[in-house]
Amino acid sequence: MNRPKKLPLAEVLDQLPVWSAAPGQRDAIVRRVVFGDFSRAFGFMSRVAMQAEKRDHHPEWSNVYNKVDILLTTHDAGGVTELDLELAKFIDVTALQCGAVDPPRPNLLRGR
Ligand code: H2B
Repeated sequence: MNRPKKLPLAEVLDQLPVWSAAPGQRDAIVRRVVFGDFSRAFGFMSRVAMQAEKRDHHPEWSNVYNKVDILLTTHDAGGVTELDLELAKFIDVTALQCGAVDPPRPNLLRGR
């Protein structure tokens, strides 16, 4: 495989509205996906896991009940590459297909 090239974080985030820069010093992107229950969360993780294995590109992630926290970076490159961008897009589509719920938006909760 050709060595994937590091992409500027801002350029990647422009294409991924629900992802953010990882907190701290790591060149990585993160998002949280929330589901109605554990079963949906784990179904989502199974699909992403199979895709990750197929691509030989794997998320760093954790799950607590209905929430999945995901961090993507390319260890070999020491930063975010096309591999992360493409996996993030797959994750976003799969999250919707698996019934991810929208996180509460702070502006809707203000003043209640
Ligand atoms: N996943 C991620 N996210 N980054 C990598 O650099 C990476 C990977 N490298 N999965 C692959 C596997 C490689 O390290 C191993 C040796 O196959």
